[in-house]
Amino acid sequence: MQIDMRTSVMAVIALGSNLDQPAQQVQAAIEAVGLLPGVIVQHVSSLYQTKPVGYAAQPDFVNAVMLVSTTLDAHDLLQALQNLENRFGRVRSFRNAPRTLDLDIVDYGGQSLHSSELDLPHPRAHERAFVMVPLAQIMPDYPIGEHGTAVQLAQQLLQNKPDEAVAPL
Ligand code: PH2
Ligand code: MG
Ligand code: MG
Repeated sequence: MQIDMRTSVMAVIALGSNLDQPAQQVQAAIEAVGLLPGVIVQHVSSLYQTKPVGYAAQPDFVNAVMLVSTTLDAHDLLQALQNLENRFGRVRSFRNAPRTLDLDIVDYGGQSLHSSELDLPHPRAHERAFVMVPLAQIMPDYPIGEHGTAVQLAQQLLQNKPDEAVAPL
C-alpha cells in the first residue's frame, strides 16, 4: 500500500458570481471545489449579497469564502480553480467584467509568493469587505499577511467603506 505523505496546507478561497443565478453558481462551485482531488473542505461561509467594487455598472454579486486543506501546490490549486471557472462558463472580456464564477486564492498557508500567475496573499483581499466579512465569519483570527486578522480587517472595512454593503443572503 502506498501512503501519501505530502503535507497539506490551509488555503482560503474566495468565490464570487454576478451572472446567471449567482447564488446557484456559488453553491455549485463550493461543491465542485470539494470534489477536487487533493482538496478537503474545512469551513464554508454563508453566501452574501454584495455591491460591485471597482467597476460599478454591473449587477450585485454573491460572494462566499471557504477554507480548505490541500496537498496541491499553489500553482496547481490555481490551475484547478481556473479549470472550474471555465467549466462554469467564465468568459474573460475585460478586467472586473461581470462573471458566472470567480475563484481567487486569498491565502495559501500564509506563504508569500509572487509569480506572473499568482500573487499571495491576494494583494487586494484585505481591502475588500466582500472577502473579509465572510472570512471573519468562519475564521475570525485568520491573519492576512501583515495587514491584521480577518475580523479586524472586516470591522475596519465596514466602518470606513459603508457603501460596500455586504448582506447575508
Ligand atoms: N470581484 C471583483 C471586482 N469587484 N465586487 C464584488 N462585490 N464582489 C466581487 O467578487 C468582485 C467585485 C474582481 O474579481
Ligand atoms: Mg476576484
Ligand atoms: Mg479572479
